[in-house]
Amino acid sequence: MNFTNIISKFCIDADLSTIMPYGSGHINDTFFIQHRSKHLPGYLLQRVNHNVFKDVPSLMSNIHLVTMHLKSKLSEALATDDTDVLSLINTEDGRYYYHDDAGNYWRMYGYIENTKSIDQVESSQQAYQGGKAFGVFQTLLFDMDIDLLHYTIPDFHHIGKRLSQLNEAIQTNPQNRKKYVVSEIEFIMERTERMLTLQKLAEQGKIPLRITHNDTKFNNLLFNNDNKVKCVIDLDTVMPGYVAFDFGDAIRTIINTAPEDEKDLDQINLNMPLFKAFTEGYLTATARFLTQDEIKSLSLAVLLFPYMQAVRFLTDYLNGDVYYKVQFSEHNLQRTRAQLQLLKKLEEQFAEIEEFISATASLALKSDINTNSSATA
Ligand code: ADP
Ligand code: GN1
Ligand code: MG
Repeated sequence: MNFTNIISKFCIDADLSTIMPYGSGHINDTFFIQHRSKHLPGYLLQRVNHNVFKDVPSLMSNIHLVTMHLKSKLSEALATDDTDVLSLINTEDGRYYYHDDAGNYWRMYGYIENTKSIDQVESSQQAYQGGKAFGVFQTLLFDMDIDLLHYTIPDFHHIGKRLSQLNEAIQTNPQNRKKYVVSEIEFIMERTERMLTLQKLAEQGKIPLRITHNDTKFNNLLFNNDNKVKCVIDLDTVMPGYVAFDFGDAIRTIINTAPEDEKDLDQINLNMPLFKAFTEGYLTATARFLTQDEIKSLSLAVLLFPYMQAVRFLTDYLNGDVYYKVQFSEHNLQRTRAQLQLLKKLEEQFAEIEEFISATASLALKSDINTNSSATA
């Protein structure tokens, strides 16, 4: 890879020193570029995965519009001084990406200093702040014109379509791996009816389409050293969606006591305090605009997201690991099993989860009404 040539296409101070692979994302290739004078800001260079994102120019247009909207809102009352927004660096021909001769798409962001992304949540404070950050993110995008945004991956969280893709992989069985996953397929198929509930609410028009992040894995937040969220990152999938998508996918990564790809299934348990803290943070930011049906949809998503993630990992396993980056040949299978185990645990405690979401939403709404009425009194 000729990094010097790629970097030269962007409008930046070119006196850069090291460039190194960065982060633990499953989709794009990320590199950190350090400035020769270490006190000057560095950059984050990414090769956007164009097998996953078929229309990168449209995706980059989404990111540009969304970051512009977020920046304009930051000057308003909702934002805090701690918050930052990703800054795209433009290229010399005035775009936000560089399309190289080999067909790759490159983009660059300003590197946000003194931050970390967290794969495994460590404290209730982090979980609360994470919930609030994703909630504020949805709130800030509430008044953006939804029609400006492209669907960067059509039907990304459409469980019906995801199940069709799995069924196709089972039928074609291109790697002859089906024989290893008979019990996993059975577990998934037993639950299809229940898992379609959220999609049906959407199809019946009971929950509104809003602008959502759609990839709210906890490591898509950058924290500063005070355990506050500095920035919501990984904006490739920001597009029209349902608020429950963001809530469910975040809870999937927070509530699990083990990593997403844990091999030892006995390590997978529920961390209820982290779930509760995230939910409180999220609802503090969003309760004022969520409808009753949206609040109900949140608990459905807590079950749906590990399920959908298992369906996606299993599909990729059967197809021969063509979508997610894998570190070894059974990686997608191990991920599938871990997500199904998490789902089992969530099903056991579902009543408590549902009750907590509903009670917290009522409390958050009441305290919001009190705050507003005392502010206007
Ligand atoms: P992927 O789609 O592959 O997950 P991300 O956009 O999430 O890629 O970036 C991968 C990692 O790079 C993140 O988890 C985070 O640690 C880091 N990162 C991304 N953007 C920035 C930034 N602007 N400043 C600092 N670190 C960043
Ligand atoms: C991918 O890009 P990353 O690693 O944040 C995936 C998510 C999955 C996640 C599972 C565009 O997210 O949907 O939930 O892996 N992103 C895309 O770890 O498919
Ligand atoms: Mg990411």
